[in-house]
Amino acid sequence: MNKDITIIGVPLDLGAGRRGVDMGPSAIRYANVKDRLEKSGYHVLDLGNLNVPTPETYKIENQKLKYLKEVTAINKILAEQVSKIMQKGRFPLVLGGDHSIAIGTIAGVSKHKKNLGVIWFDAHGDINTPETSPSGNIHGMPLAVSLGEGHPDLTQILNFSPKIKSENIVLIGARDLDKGERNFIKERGIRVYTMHEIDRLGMAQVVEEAIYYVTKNTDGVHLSLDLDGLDPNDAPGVGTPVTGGITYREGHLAMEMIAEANILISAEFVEVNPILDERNKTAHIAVGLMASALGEKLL
Ligand code: B3U
Ligand code: MN
Ligand code: MN
Repeated sequence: MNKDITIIGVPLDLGAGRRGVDMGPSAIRYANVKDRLEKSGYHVLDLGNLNVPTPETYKIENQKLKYLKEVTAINKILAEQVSKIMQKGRFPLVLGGDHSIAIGTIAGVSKHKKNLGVIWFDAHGDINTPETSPSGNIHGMPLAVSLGEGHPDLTQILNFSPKIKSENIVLIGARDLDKGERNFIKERGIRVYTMHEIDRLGMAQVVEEAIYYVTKNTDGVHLSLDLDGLDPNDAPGVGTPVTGGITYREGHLAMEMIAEANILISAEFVEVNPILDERNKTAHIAVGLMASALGEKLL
């Protein structure tokens, strides 16, 4: 495992429907992310936050792609930064921010990988296009964009598309999929473990299968973890909570199995919303999950 981590915060909420996740990176730092990872033997360099515009100072121009210009600009910068981190042989750890930042993270990582695998934990599919999105919020679109579908300003970040292939990605924890997303998933044959499969098979089997699947034809795996994949009882401080999610225990088991498999080359943790949180609980959970995913030992 790469022992050199570079943290980058993206306090963006323009891709989401409400304020709050812009404070995610601060909350996660307040939960001692750097110390926690250093205890596991990592060298951690924190580059701070990208400079992100405030929604109140901008107008929504297109209801189907809210804040397209601003979200594109920030993801371009993020993609370049992540690419530089990869070039230096370090492990990029991106702190969100809303999930639209996966567009930039995945662009930056996949520039260095022919066949990037992605494990995507989320209550949602995040695989809408402007045509299928019920909200026009870009945080519901990053997987589609990374697969080459959506507005060209977004798909063409770093001047190549698609960033990833349908057969190299797996979604875990889905329980709120829009109709257009279900069609997209079926048409492309994308591997999804909904809460049904997690209940039925158990998290251990789901993650075992998922790891096998995303490592079959890939040259590295990116972990994109939306805290709303977890149950709101455990992680209440998220942008859009959905009941019936992954428990704290299941989440840690999944992360520990991913660490054991030693497959990650990059990760992002997104949608922490301190406004809706209880005493920074969700940011603490995010940091715990990061530590587990990066191999923190219980014994
Ligand atoms: N699928 C809905 C809701 C949603 C997606 N991602 C989040 N919420 N966090 C949409 O707006 O695309
Ligand atoms: Mn998401
Ligand atoms: Mn989500």
